[in-house]
Amino acid sequence: METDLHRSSVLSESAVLVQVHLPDSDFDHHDPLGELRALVESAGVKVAGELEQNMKQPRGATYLGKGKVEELGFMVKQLKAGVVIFDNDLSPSQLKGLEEALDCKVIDRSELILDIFANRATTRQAQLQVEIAQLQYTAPRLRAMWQHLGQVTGGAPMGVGTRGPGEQQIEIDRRIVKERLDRLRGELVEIAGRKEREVASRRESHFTVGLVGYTNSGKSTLFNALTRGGAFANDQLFATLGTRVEEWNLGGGNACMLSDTVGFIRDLPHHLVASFRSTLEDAIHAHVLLLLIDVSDRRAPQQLEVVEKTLTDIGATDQPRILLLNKCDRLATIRGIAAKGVRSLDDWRELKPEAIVMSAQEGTGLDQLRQRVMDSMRGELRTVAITLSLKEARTIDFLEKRCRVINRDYGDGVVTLTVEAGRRHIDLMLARGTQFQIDGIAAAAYVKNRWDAIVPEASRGKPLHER
Ligand SMILES: Nc1nc2c(ncn2[C@@H]2O[C@H](COP(=O)(O)OP(=O)(O)OP(=O)(O)O)[C@@H](O)[C@H]2O)c(=O)[nH]1
Ligand SMILES: [Mg+2]
Repeated sequence: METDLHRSSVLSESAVLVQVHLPDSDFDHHDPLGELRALVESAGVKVAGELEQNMKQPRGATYLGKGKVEELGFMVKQLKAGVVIFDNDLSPSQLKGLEEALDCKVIDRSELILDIFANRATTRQAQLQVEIAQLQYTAPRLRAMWQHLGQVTGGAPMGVGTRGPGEQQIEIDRRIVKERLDRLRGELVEIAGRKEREVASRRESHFTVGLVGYTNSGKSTLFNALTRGGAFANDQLFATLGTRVEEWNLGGGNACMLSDTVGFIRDLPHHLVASFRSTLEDAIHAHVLLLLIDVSDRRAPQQLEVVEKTLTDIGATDQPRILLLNKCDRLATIRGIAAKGVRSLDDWRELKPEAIVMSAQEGTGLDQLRQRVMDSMRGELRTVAITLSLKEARTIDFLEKRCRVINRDYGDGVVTLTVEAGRRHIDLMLARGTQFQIDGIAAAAYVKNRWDAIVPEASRGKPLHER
C-alpha cells in the first residue's frame, strides 16, 4: 500500500510569522518567535516578516482583532508571502476564517511540525505515524471546510437536526478518513509489534542506553562520537525522525547498545506523540537514559521540563537518568551570557550537581560519561564466590577479564573464583545458560533470594530507579 503523505504544503514559500501573547502564555521574552523561526527555517521556508500582538483572549472567527487582521493582510501582500504561520494553536474554524480574510494559506505550529515530519519521514514506520497524525489533524478541518460549503452553496440552513449538502459530505469524508486510518493503524500495529519484540530481545541480551532530549540538543552528534556513528546530525530541528542503535564500546571489554531517536519539543501535537510512541520504544525500555540539554540555549531550563514531562507521558520513568549539559563549549564564546538570559555553568552546577558538563562536538566529558554508564551497568559490586565447571572455559575467561578476581580455588573438575561482580555480570552468565553456583547456592536462586532481597546499606531508602 502506498503511503499518501501530504508532503510539504509550505516548502519553498516565504512566510509571515504571527504570535499572540495571551496573559497565561509562557513565551521567551528575549526572542518570542525564536523557536517558531527555527522550525520554519528547518522546514526550508523563508521568513518574510513577523508580527506579535498582546491580547487578553483570542477573538472568535479570526483569532486576531479586525485591525490586526487588516495589518496582517497588508504585510502578506507587501512581502509577497505565500503562507501565514501562527505560533498559537488555532481551531479549524479560526484557520478557515483567517484564510478567507487574508486570502492566503494559514497554518499553525502543529501543522508546521506535521509538515516537517512528513517531509523527513523515510522509514515506513515514520511515514505511517505521520500520516495517521495528519489524518487525525485534518479530519476536523475537513468538517469546517464542508460546513462552510453548505452555507455558501445555499444548502439547507445549518443547525440542530438539519442537514445541508456539506453535512452529507462530511459523513462521506469521515468514513473515508476512518477507513484509511483503520488500515494504516493495522499496518503500524504490525510494525510496532515487531519493533517491541526487537527491543525486548535487545534488552535481554545487552545493557541498553537511550539518548533523549530536546530537538537540536546534540543527541546525534553525541551518538556519532560514542559509536561507529552513521546518525545524521545537523543544525535544524527534527534532523532525526527514526531510531538508530549501535554498539558503544565502554572499554575493558564492556559494551552496551546506544540508541538515538527523535527529539522532543514543547506542545508536540498530541496525535504525533501517540503515533511516535513506538519510535521511542528503545528509550522507554532502556536500562539507563542519557538526558541531553543544550546549555547554550536560553530556553534550556524550560526545555528540560518539556523533556521530563514527555518522558513521563510516554512511560519512561523507571530507569536511572544521567543529565548531560551539552554544548558547554558555546558558553565560553557567547559573550555576556547573563544579559542574553543564558544560564552560566556555575548556575547549572549548583542547580544540577549530579549532571555531567560536556561538549559532544569537542569530545569533552566523554570519559566521565563512560564511567557513569559503566557504574550503572555493573551495578553495585559485591564480593561473591562463584563455582563452576572447568569445562565452562568461556565463562571463566569472561570472569577473569571483566571482574576483579580475588581468589582461585581449583577442585575436582571445578573452580571457585572469588570475584567482585555486579548484578549485570551475573545476568550475562545466566543469559549464556552457564550452570554455576554463588556462595554454594544455584545461581538463579541466589539472585532471587539473596542478591535482590538484600539491599546494600548505601542504597536503602532510595527509590528503586536510583539504586
Ligand atoms: N558548539 C557545539 N555544537 C554542538 C554540540 N553538539 C552538537 N552540536 C551542534 O548542534 C546541532 C544539532 O546537533 P544534532 O546532533 O543534530 O542534534 P539532535 O539532538 O540530534 O537534533 P534532532 O535530531 O534534530 O532532534 C548540530 O549543528 C551540531 O553540530 C556541542 O557540544 N557544541
Ligand atoms: Mg538527531
